[in-house]
This record gives sequence, C-alpha cells and structure tokens, in this order.
Amino acid sequence: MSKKDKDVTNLIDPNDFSICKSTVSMIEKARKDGVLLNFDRAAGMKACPIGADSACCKHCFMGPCRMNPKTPYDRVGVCGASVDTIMARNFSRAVAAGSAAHTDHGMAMLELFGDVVKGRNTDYSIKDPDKLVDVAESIGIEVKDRDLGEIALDLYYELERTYTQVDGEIPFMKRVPEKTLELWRKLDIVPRGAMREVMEMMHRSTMGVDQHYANITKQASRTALSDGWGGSMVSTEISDILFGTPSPVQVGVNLGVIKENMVNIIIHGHEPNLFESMIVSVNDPSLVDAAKKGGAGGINLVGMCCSGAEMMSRHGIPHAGNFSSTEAALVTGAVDAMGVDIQCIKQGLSDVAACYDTPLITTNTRCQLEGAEHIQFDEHEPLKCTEEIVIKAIGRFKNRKHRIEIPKEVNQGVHGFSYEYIKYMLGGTFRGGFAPLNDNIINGRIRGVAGVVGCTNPRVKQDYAHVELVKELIKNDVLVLQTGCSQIALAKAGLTTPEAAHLAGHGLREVCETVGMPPVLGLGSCVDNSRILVAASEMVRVGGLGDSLADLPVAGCAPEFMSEKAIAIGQYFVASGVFTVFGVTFPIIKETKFYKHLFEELEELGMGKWGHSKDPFEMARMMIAHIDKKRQQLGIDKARDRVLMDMETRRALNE
Ligand code: XCC
Repeated sequence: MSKKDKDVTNLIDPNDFSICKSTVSMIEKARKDGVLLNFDRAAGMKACPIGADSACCKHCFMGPCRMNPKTPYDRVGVCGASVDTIMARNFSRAVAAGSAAHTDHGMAMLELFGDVVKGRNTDYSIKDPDKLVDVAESIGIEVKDRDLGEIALDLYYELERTYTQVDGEIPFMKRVPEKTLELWRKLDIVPRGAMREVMEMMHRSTMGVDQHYANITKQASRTALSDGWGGSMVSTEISDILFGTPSPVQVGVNLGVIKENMVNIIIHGHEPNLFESMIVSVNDPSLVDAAKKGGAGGINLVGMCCSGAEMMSRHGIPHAGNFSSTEAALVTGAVDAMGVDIQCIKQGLSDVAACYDTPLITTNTRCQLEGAEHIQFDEHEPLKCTEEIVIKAIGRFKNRKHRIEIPKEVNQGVHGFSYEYIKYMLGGTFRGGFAPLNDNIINGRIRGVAGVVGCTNPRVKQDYAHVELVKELIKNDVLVLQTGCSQIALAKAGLTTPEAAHLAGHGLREVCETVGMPPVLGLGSCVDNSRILVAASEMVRVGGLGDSLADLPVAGCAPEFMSEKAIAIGQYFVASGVFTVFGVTFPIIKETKFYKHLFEELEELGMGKWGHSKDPFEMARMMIAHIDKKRQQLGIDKARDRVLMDMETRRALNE
C-alpha cells in the first residue's frame, strides 16, 4: 500500500462503502493486512469529470477532443462533431460492447449445444428435453412426431442465425408481441444477426460516419435488441436445455458460506459450462478423499457474481457475494482456489489473490490476467481443467499460512424462478399460465411489475440502493423480478424468502401468501434478463394489459450499475417499451438534444425511455409514477381504490 493509499484508507469508514456487514469486516481486515480492495481504489481515484459526462471524443487521432460539460454547445470537435454526436457515439459503443459480451457468451453456449447434438461432445447432454421442444416450437420448428435429435439439430441451425444472419429478422422475433414488432419494423430497428449489428454499430460510430445522434441511437436500439432478444436469450434457453431449467431452491448467500475446515473453491464469471464441470470434479470420490486426507472436512464449492447466480438458481450451489465482494472473499484467507472464466473479473483479483497465496486460475482463452495461472478449459475434456483446479486447492489448503477470518453471515433464501416455473406456480400443471398475474394486476392487488437488476459499483454504497429501492417497491405492491448482482444484494438483505411478504403492501402480500412466494423473485444471471422479456410478452399475450410491451404497467432499474453490459440491457429494455431507471451516474450532459432523445423522445416514438437518479426513494417514486400512468392509460387505475365491504353491504348490493 502506498502512502497515498494509506491516507485514503485512514480517512474513510468502511461502513460508508457497503451495507453488507461481512464485506465491511473484510475491508477492515484487508486494511490491516495492507491489501487494497476495489472500494479503497475507488475512493482514491476521482472519476474523470469530462468522461463522466461523456464530453470527450477519442475515436480518432485528431483528438481526443474535450467539450465543456457546463457549456456543451460552445465548441465542437476538430472534425466538427457536436456534443450530441460525441455522446451518442460513446453511448452506442457501450451498447455495442455490452451486447458483444452477452452475445459472445450465448454463442459459446450454442457452440457447445451444437457439439452435443452433432454427437461431437458426449461430456454434456440434453437435461431438459421439454424445454428443447418448447423453445423449438416457439420459433416455428415442427416438433410433432419428430425425433428429439432432429429437433435439436434444427434448433441449433435456426438459432445460429441469431448471430450470423446478414439480413432479415432473427428467430426470437417470433416471440415479440405483434404490436411491438410492428413498431420495430416501422422504426427499422428489428435486429439482424448480432455480428452484423455490433459490426455496423462500431462502423457508424467511427470518425466521419453517422453524425446524427438520433440515427446513431436507432442503431444502438437495434444492436441492443440483438442482445436481449438474441444473444442473451439464446444463452438462457440453451443453458436451460443443456443443464436444466431452474425451479425454486433454498440457498445460502453471503461470505459465511465459505467454511474454515473445508477446501473452499470459488467459481466466478459467467458461462455455466465451467461451473457444471466443477460440480462433477468436487464430487469425485478420489478428490474428496484427497481433501480429507489433507485434513479437510471435504470440498466446498461456492459461486460468485453471475455464474454463481446461475448455479445457485439451477443447482442450489451456495453464493458468496456480488461483484463488489469478489476481492473481499479472498481476504478471508480461506479461499483455496478461485477459478474464473469471462466478464466482471477485476484485474485487482490478481494482486489480492497473491497476497493470500490463493491460486487464481483463468480458464478461458478470451480472459487472461497478468499474475494469474491459466489452465485452459476444453469442453471436450472438461474435467481435466476442473480437476486440476481442485488439486491446486487441496494443495493450498494443506499449506494454509494466512490468518483466517470468515464472516458469520449466511442468508437463506429461495431462488430459481424461471419463466416456466412462474407459469406453473401461478396455475399448476393443468392450468399453468400468467392469467392469475394479469388478473391480480387488473384488480389492483399487484400494482405492477418491476425488474430490478444489474451490478454493484464501488463508487456507491454497496447494496444500499438495491435494497432500499426494492423495499419501497414491494411496500407499494409492486412485484419485483431480479437477476444478477442485484438479486444477491436482496438475498443478503433477507428479502428472497416467502416470509419477506410481510414487508409488502396489503395486496401484494395477499398474493404472495396465497401462492407461498417471496415478493422478490430471483430469475438468475444477467443473460437471464431475457426471462423477463419472455414473461412480459406472455403478459401481453394473456390479455387485459394492452397490446404491446410498452402498454404494460412495468418498469426496470439498475440502481448500482457499472458495466457496459448494463447499458446494453437498459437500451434493449427501453427499445422494448420499458421505462428504465439507472442509478450511480449517467454518461450524458443534461439539457442537450441527446439527453432529450433518450429521456423523452424515445417514448414519444412508442418505445420506453431512460430515467436517472442516485436516490433509491426517488427511483421508486419515478417507477411507481410510471406504473400508475400505464394503469391509467389501461383504464385499470380505478381498480386500486377497492372498498372493503362487509357481508351486509354485499348482500344489499346483490338484492
Ligand atoms: Fe453487473 Fe450482471 Fe457483472 Fe454483476 S456479474 S457486476 S455485469 S450484474 Ni453479470
């Protein structure tokens, strides 16, 4: 730790960094150990004020050109680019990068699926044939009286178009409500293959090409839609088919899931194939035996971030914490190996792991870290990599030499609410469907639905905005759907249990208690935001809540986002018709044309729009106001003013 770092760590109370007690205690321990974590790094480095407002263009080498965020229109770049062009370019490139990340992840899943269905890979198999048939049917593949292998092969080739298709609409457009799709056609934003959309986005935002902020935004919408309704959706659906569709499972979440007497292995990243193989390796009797011979009680496999959220939902694997806590987990001194694949892997992990002699192992050609060991994960020999990680972890356990301090907190909760399960939960095997949800929205017990998703960000108090926002929403009868690191924040706050229904408003509480569900439903990882799109489309299909996604009384929020992926998600929700609020910061200058375009004009075009606030209570107010506006437009706002009648009054009315 440098002197400057020490000055920062002396000044700031770790309780200002997080409401997660276990993470706070690890920040304290790290400081004593002389180790710098992301929180202190953020405190020690102010965000660049020009970049924060997106007032800098560095897409060519006549610049970088800096605008003045206070007087944005008093100058232009060397090429003449206006501040609106510059902000739109920066924004759209974030959308392209985020979409590329999700779609590349989805493509890797599809590639594995292709190998399985073509018989080239026998280490994996189809775990959910019903889902295979459902997905195939949903995009028009003939399934009746056909062999499962044939359907799977057709599905593979059809979904490949999600990435490679040069022209025409991608397969999952068949799931989009007709009126929404019509609007996209009219606006010319129906996505073609993601490769084409990302490529065109990068092209159009380079020097001297697209220089109208509205036209750049149009391509940003099309690119983002190729992610949400394309790459991300393929990832969710194929992962369910290969590894099983989640259904509710009770899981422990928080740093207390790390156990002192066990060989602890953390898997962190995004693609489930590494994690699936790791489950096999940690259950290998010879490796369990080796761990025990080394003095351990056994092997403890734990997840973090999104692959953790996915495995928690699908298999009930304990989860140690969200993005801001990944370095903190290593500070326990009890992590014997951390295996990572892609996305949200902070380079800082490398230094922190070195301080505690924890093997940090990268496994994917697309993501290597200086200072980390690389063991390539090969789907054709998956156990080779994962067994090696286990062996390294056992070796580290036997030679543990650092003081161990593991926070006690473990929060039990229920996770794994896939779209399919919600459907079943609401109506049972024979009458499964979304009609009870729509009915309860129409009768006003449920005011509306909110998707609260996304990252944590060490620039704001970890988990605070997620938790306060969600509490405020459920108190106001808004059912909350969650994914990613936000879901982990609420799990740690104890809101993913059916008992949390007592924190909900009267109407939502009644529904939760009848069904036996929490007021906060965890759907999985960030690519699983596609489950929210599918659920919303089903709400439109069932009827009574308008004809397009934009008609629904729903809103979205990423209160503590940090990743470009979140911007891509936000834009595909907005383009799909959802009012979407972001916290922390928004890379834009207020009172500019581009600001007006994102925050007002997109809605006037028939889509959703963006909102921004740093304050969770203000976020809730904005989202609820939007939901109420939609209720009013649907003519169901009166339903909420229910009058409770006693039997006598009822009888009098019936007479
Ligand atoms: Fe954000 Fe996805 Fe990363 Fe968590 S892991 S920090 S993108 S919420 Ni997906």
